Amino acid sequence: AERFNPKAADARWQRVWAEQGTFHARDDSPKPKSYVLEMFPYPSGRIHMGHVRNYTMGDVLARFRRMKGMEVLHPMGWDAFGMPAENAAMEKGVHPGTWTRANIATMRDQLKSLGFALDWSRELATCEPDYYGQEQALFLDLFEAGLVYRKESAVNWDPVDMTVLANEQVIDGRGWRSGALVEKRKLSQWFLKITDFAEDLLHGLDKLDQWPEKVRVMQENWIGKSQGLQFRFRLSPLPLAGGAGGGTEGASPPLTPPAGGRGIEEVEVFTTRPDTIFGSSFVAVAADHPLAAKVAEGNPAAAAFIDECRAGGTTAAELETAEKKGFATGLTATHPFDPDWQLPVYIANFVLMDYGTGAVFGVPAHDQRDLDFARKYGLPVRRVVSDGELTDPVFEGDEAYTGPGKLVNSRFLDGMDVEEAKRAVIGRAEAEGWGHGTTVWRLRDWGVSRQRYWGTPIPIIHCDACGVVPVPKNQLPVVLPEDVSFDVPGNPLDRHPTWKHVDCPKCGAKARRETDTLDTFVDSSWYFIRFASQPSTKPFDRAVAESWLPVGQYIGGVEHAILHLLYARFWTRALNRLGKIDVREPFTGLFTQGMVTHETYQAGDGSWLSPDEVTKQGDDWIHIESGKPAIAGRVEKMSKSKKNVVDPAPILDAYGADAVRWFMLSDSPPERDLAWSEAGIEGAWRFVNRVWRLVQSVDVAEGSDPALERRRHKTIAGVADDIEALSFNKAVAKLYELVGAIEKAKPSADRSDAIRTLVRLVAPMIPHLAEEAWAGLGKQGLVANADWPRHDPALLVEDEVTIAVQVNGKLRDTLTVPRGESREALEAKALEAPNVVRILDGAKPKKVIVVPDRLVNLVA
Ligand code: ANZ
Ligand code: ZN
Repeated sequence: AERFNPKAADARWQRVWAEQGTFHARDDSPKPKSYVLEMFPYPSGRIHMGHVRNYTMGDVLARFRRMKGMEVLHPMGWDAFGMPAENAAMEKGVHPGTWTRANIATMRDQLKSLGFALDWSRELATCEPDYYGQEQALFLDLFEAGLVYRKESAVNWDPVDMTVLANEQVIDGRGWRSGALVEKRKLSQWFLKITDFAEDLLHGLDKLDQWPEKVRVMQENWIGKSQGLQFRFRLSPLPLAGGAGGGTEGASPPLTPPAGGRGIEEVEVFTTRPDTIFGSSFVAVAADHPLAAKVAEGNPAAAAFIDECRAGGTTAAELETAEKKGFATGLTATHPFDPDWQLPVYIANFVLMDYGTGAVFGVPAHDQRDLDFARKYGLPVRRVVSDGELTDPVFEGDEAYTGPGKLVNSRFLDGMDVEEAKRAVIGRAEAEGWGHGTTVWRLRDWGVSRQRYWGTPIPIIHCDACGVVPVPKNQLPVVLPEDVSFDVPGNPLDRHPTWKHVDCPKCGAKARRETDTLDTFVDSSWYFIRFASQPSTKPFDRAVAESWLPVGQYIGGVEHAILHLLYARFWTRALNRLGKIDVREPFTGLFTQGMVTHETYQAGDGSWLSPDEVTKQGDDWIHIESGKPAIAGRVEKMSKSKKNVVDPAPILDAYGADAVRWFMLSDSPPERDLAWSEAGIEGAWRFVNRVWRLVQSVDVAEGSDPALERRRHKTIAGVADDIEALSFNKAVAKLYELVGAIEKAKPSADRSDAIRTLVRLVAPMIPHLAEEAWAGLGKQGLVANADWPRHDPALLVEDEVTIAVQVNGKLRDTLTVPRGESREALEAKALEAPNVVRILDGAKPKKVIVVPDRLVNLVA
């Protein structure tokens, strides 16, 4: 039989699908609806292997559900705003729009050549006014509802490039491009009130039982609900009398009262562990805390320490890993339960200003950061929670005890468990009026202002007389001006000669447009709604959107597990609150797929070599060009920097879409990493051809093959279950088995039937071959429109059982036998089992116990 010709088949069927509108999702379909969505790509230039894997998975599910009789919405679009387009503009002098649209054109062709079952009629790009104009309308709705506000907020300012940098553009405190030390600047910025929804976003996670547990935990931590006690310490500007708390090492100078000591009377702290109050040995405030600023007045050492803290990273993660450092202010804080107990007050680099109250009390025995700090500055470390073994107040070692236990060395709390003691302390604080129980959230309002050109213009006008004025909706979209230049740093919208000068919509006076654009995460927070319904006159039609939403299965990278998903959940809730849509949770099913990885190699000097620059000689790797030895590194995520990227395009050219798709689904479970290999794609190509040869071998032979027929039914059911569970590799394994079984079977009517079924079973995975085969078998219509084959549940019952073979009650061997095998046959087979033969060594068993379908026990 001739070989499968993917070049011809791919093009033929892609054209047919497009002409027939096979994958157009019909809003008015009477069928049950299913919304399958993969995270839409950023148009960076070309499709990479990660895209291919992601979209292949979604495609298999979408095609399968269509065959199961559902109306499937499987759309595609472009997350088209963002920094790389501006970088390209600066580097290559090409307009961000030109660059982006060219990339979209390339990537659209590439996706089409993979044969994805996408409804291209719903394609959208977030950089086009018909999308972002509707986003502006939604922004104004949120604005009117009080969910948008403006506030002063710090940004990373690059003083050389004169531009605001995103956090990820600040590397070791310096601008990624200029290398200049980054400054913090205050700018008036726009915020969305996501914190209004904190409780709801948290509780909603409980119901997302089709989300990976790890993603729910990440969201939960990000939202970060903490319950505890907030209370005030009284401060005294008295120097400590040597000894306890005499932190004179490191950054701390000798303790002296701060010059500006007056006016500092109290400091408020937040704790989740009020139970540990008798274990506290210091109080610490953030470098940006007003108390620190007071201390620094007239104290150059303190001021220097504060500067030093600011220069270091300020994210929670950076603070977590940085060395703990403190500056003893010379102030002391009075213990709330003991007027004679004074705690030294520090400025410390591990305290964040924008969490809780920006100040803490430290309990070294029961908090690791506090312990590191206390050991460094020689502060007391008192045990107050005991696991039952150790009760000594002197806490040894460098590992804090954070587990459960009973309170010790804690006066009126002694003997209580942790939760009881927390309640007791909060109760006393509230009764005595120096503190109160409170809830603190890690979640912050979402700052959406970006001082960039290539984003959605914020539809606001600033008027000296009227203040902030929303652009009237009938003047939307506020379109980005095309004539901009990137030859000077900064935001081109700011220096555009005309764009920002407008008349105030309210009073008609000369006014200015907002020149900030929206964070691109806003664009991706509602695109799935616009896919479901995209009228030209409003963001979406409510009834149509509701008929598709929520997205039943969302598939994407775990890198979006926190922000994107949280923002989309928030945005959907916000629209729900405004009465615009009867959906609150946008994605009921979520799957995060693994990465595509590849081997890495390095030259002797540490520079990376691509896998085709090296060759193996004996046990050693050699750099082909230089002949010098090379080092084989780990298998890692494909990345340009490690030179281990494999471009899908030439592979697609050489093997066709089906082999590439098949490879993406085989080998690894979809949630795990998939190692790209030449052998793997060749294996996939061989499989495609095995299926093809089988199809050519369908004949008119008669007669039955019950075993094959049984397998056919089992495979129909098993593959369906596996695809629904997104266990594509398992489905693939079952199809391999079926193909193997058909190859071994003698000609029969059942054999030909099995091949016809096979064509439908592989159709979601290798659709071009399946269409070609379907047509070749003389079937009407497209296999894409065919029904998923039916199976007979009666034929799924296991026809074989595994029997335990014991000698003197010990498991020695197993037998696989037909179900219902007779006692005599079982005994005979057991006596022939290799391990039994060896152990009995010629002896005859005294007794044989047979439990049919279960076990044979030989008593020697
Ligand atoms: C005393 C204490 C004793 C604490 C103990 C912990 C363990 P989460 O769970 O994240 O809410 N903390 C409070 N505000 C802080 C800030 N702005 N910067 C850095 N740390 C801060 O953590 C709450 C705990 O983190 C609080 O409880 C406080 O330390 C610290 F055995 O207070 B704890
Ligand atoms: Zn005005």
